[in-house]
Amino acid sequence: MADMQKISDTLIAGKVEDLKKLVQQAIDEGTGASEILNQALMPGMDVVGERMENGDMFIPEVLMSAKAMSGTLEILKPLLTPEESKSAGKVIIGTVKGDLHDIGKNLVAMMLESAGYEVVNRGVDIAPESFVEAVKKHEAQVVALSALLTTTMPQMQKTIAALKESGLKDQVKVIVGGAPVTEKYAKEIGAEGYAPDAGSANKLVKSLMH
Ligand code: B12
Repeated sequence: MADMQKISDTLIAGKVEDLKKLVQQAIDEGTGASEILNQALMPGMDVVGERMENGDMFIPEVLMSAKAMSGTLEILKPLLTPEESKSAGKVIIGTVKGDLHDIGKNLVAMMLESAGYEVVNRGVDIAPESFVEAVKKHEAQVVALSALLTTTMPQMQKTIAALKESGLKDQVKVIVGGAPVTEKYAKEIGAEGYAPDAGSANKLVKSLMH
């Protein structure tokens, strides 16, 4: 029987290679891919999210855990049945027009991917029209906007306006984040959600998907 706790702990510790070995070993011993995912990896990422929210884990550590998770997903994906590997939902993410900061946005994207969402990462300096186009193309349920500059925050509102104009706003929920963004600002511009960090972004998306 595979040691699920050990797999979980190794993920939380961000030991990429050790985790891959443990997961491969568990598979070789006959443990199901979905069992490893649901009993060891997902609960492990939940712990990472909580620790990040509480300030008990910092960005570089969270990045290592997210990387470790992505590494094992590559091993597990081909072993999951289509039903098991079905995405929990689709999220378009990008940094708004005029803004080139992407470290936090990529961290949010990685955490969402680890939680089973299909994430379309559009990159940086994304104009409102490009977000609209992406929502249309990918039929996403959530659009996640990142801004790190007070001067680019208004682009979030412009993106929401563009989604409304194109008639897509009823189909998607918009969430916003980035260091200068606040819950209050999110409400003011009509976004459905705000999260202060990548750990709570996962919870936020989960709550909006239902
Ligand atoms: C790294 C950095 C850069 C790098 C960016 C590299 C890159 N690839 O991202 C470079 C050097 C390119 C850069 C450039 C500039 N920068 Co700069 N930069 C920073 C710095 C030091 C760190 C940002 C960062 O990565 N933080 C770490 C990540 C993990 O945190 P985060 O981004 O906040 O993300 C977390 C949360 O906010 C949240 N989150 C983020 N996005 C989203 C999205 C959603 C949907 C959700 C739910 C959550 C969420 O989750 C993340 C993870 O927990 C900050 C200072 C700071 N301490 O924030 C300045 C800072 C943001 N930069 C600043 C400035 C002024 C600039 C420049 C204008 C400087 C210049 N004169 O050229 C340019 C602008 C370039 C541009 N057009 O974008 C100012 C902004 C001031 C302001 N309030 O407007 C800051 C605050 C520095 C300062 N104190 O003056 N910068």
